Amino acid sequence: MTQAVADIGLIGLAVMGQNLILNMNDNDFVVCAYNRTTSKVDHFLENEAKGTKIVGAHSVEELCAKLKRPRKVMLLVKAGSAVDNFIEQLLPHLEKGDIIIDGGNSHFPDSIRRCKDLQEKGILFVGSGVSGGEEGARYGPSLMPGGNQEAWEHIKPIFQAISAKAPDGAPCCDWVGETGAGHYVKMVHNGIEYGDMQLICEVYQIMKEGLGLSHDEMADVFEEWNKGELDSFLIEITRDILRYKDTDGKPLVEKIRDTAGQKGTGKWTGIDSLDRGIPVTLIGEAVYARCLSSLKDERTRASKILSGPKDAKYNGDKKEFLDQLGQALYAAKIVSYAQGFMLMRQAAKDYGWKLNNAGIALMWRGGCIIRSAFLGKIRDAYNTNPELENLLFDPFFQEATGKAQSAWRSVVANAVSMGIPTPALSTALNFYDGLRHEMLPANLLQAQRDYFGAHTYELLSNPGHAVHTNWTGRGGNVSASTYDA
Ligand code: NBP
Repeated sequence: MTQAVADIGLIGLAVMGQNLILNMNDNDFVVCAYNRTTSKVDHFLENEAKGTKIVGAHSVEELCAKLKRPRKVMLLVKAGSAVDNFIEQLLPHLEKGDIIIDGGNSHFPDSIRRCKDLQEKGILFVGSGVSGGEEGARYGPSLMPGGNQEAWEHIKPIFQAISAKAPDGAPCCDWVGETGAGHYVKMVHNGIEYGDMQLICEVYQIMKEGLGLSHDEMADVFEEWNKGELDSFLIEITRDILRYKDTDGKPLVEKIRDTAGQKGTGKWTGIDSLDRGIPVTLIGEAVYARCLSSLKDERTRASKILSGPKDAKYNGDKKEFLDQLGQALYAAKIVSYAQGFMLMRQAAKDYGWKLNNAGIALMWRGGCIIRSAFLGKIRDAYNTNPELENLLFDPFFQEATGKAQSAWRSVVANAVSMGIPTPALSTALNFYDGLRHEMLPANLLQAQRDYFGAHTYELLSNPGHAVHTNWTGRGGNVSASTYDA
């Protein structure tokens, strides 16, 4: 009879799976490895896993037989039907209380469905965001597990051991919330990554076109920023990219075609924010900026015929402007995270999740692309007040945006005058100004809707009560119930 020797089974021996197995092995867990194409199991055992405690299986049945109870099986396969196929294959060999973890980039509605279906069968499902790519998987990823909470006590020792650690030693992994919460939070994480990258790119374009800085000068600015409140992985790699010279001594970055790719998780976040009615404008702009970048041929034609301002250079004190630029970047980044947390708050309401906001900030603190010192401040904000309505209401962030706002306005205004696009920096400022306005012009908008479509409006003095006005004296007094605008 096959002996149950392994602490966890892992299916999917591509880059993520192999590296996570080796990471688990380093942390003294015995892993059983399996892959659809079983020759990869043998290859892995004979090469990367040689001399380790890792064992292999050549069938799902053998894999399950080798697992200690409750069985824990983690999938790191292509998201979509491959996950459902493996769940189907696993079910006959699992028993009540066993755990299936999906660590792929699954879309959260699939995780909600899988969690519910498996719960009915007595199997505990966890959908876990895994971030940090190949290196993260090998030496410490950011892990965002959510699903059936009964599973957490069983997987926690493994997950927290293999995860990245924040500078204070805290594991970048905690329980996120119920059903699809883990994959939802991973999706928002990816959206925020889009936003952070776009902000940095806008700042780079201003430095290059508006200030005329050399690549080494730009790298110096990023190096300086990385020592302060902007300290983050993306600022650090931007510094290195700007310094990097091609074999001819010229900056390699300028030779790269300016059309951005995307795999879809930023788009998922944007679509989800529209569905939920939450203004996650910065991530939306970041996705659209990638779309616009990909219209290279159209832009090339436009560049020859559409005019811009005559003077596209900044003529003031460059040092002072660079300081303002850093402040604008910081403030816009705060807005982006505030928007991301607003979206997660709404999703939590919609699905009945109790999201661990401070834990989420900590999970992103290390191991992933958006890791930054600033996430420690977000964790503090939610630790101090777990019910915080909006990140911008936290005294630290309120003060930080208040202090930066005049520099931020100056940067956006100058960029507009110079004709340099700053969709993310400006949308963040617009959101900030919109949020701090008790009165927005939606009163006029409601009047327009009522004028042309009898959609009714409410009076400030009597909210909750629909009123219709016969604006022209020609219309009737009946209000619309089906015509949408
Ligand atoms: P891939 O996304 O390239 O997937 C390869 C694995 O999926 C192999 O084990 C392959 O088996 C299996 N697979 C495929 Br493809 N189609 C299958 C099917 N129809 N049925 C069963 N198995 C199938 O691997 P990865 O880059 O290691 O990523 C694994 C998961 O982690 C993905 O969901 C990915 O989105 C996510 N992720 C990746 C990264 C990253 O940086 N790469 C980061 C974070 C998350 P085979 O060997 O038999 O073809």
